Amino acid sequence: MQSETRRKLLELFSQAKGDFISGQKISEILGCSRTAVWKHIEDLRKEGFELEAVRRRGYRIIKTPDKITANEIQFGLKTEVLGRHIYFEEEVDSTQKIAHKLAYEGAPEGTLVVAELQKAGRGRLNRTWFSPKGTGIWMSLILRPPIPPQKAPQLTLLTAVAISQAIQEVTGLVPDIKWPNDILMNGKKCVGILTELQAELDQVRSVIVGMGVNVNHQLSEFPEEIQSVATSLAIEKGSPIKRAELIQEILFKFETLYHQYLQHGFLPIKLLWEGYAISIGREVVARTLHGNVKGKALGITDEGVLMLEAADGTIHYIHSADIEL
Ligand code: BT5
Repeated sequence: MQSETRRKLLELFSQAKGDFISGQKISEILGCSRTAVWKHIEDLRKEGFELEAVRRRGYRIIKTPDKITANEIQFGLKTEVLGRHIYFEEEVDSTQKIAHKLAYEGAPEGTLVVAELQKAGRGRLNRTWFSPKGTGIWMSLILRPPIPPQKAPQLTLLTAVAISQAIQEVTGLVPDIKWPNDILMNGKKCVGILTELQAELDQVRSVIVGMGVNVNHQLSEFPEEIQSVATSLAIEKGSPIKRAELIQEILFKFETLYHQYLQHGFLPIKLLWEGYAISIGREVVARTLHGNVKGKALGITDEGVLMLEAADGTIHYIHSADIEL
């Protein structure tokens, strides 16, 4: 976990918005010696931050790197709770696995687990999620919403809206959401969401929201078997995107929507979700664990459940499935 001093230092630099802060002021606020301040600054440099040091004026940050360590994510973060505790590792099996462990041990709401590389990234039903080094966002967020377990799938839809809004804000691209957990760009998948629970019978203890975003991949970097179905934001935009900035925006949009959700329920989220949804009104096949259901997607219920109208007019309520357009 990132040290409290480092967190405070980055918050100071964020608040300064590119202006100098004197070494004296930093040492007073952090409660450490000038030498310790200098050492923290050197550590930031080693991580790729560019800092200017000017006699009698102090330090300022000129450039942040395209890295996604706790420092880069926290520098400029606009949230109050989400991402205020960050657990970063270069290489992990799966950020989900770590988040589950931290949640079980009592990590606070908003704790974020991030990695540069996942060796065993996973999708739903234990499918593989391709998560190479340096190009994507692989992260898991711990939430502790006071909701019953059956409502947790709504958080997948909320997450899809938060990520779509953030993508739109940072890149100008307008993504499509495919129920329940895919975000597509020109029909190809660039984001996958995996929502998992630790719950009692009637109350959620924690929700672990896994988010995988293909950000700066080139097409040739995807394994052959998914090249026809996967894409990245950089491919679609034609230029690279700063991952830390996108993470910050995702957390910010997420926090706003999450507050709305806790106060007013799923309805406001549903309205926003519909603005991005692509499957509605189309003939689709829902592949569920109990077999396939074919029909016209009518939309989602006020609870977030997909409604399909079969040829004979029967309405099927789909709680979980893979949708084929
Ligand atoms: C998902 O599953 O889409 C959920 C993916 C969640 C990944 C995040 S990353 C951080 C956190 N830690 C984890 O270990 N997981 C979460 P699903 O709907 O089952 O889709 C999986 C399918 O998507 C695979 O079977 C492939 O066909 C395809 N796929 C795998 N990697 C992909 C990628 N990077 N981009 C696009 N498609 C991919």
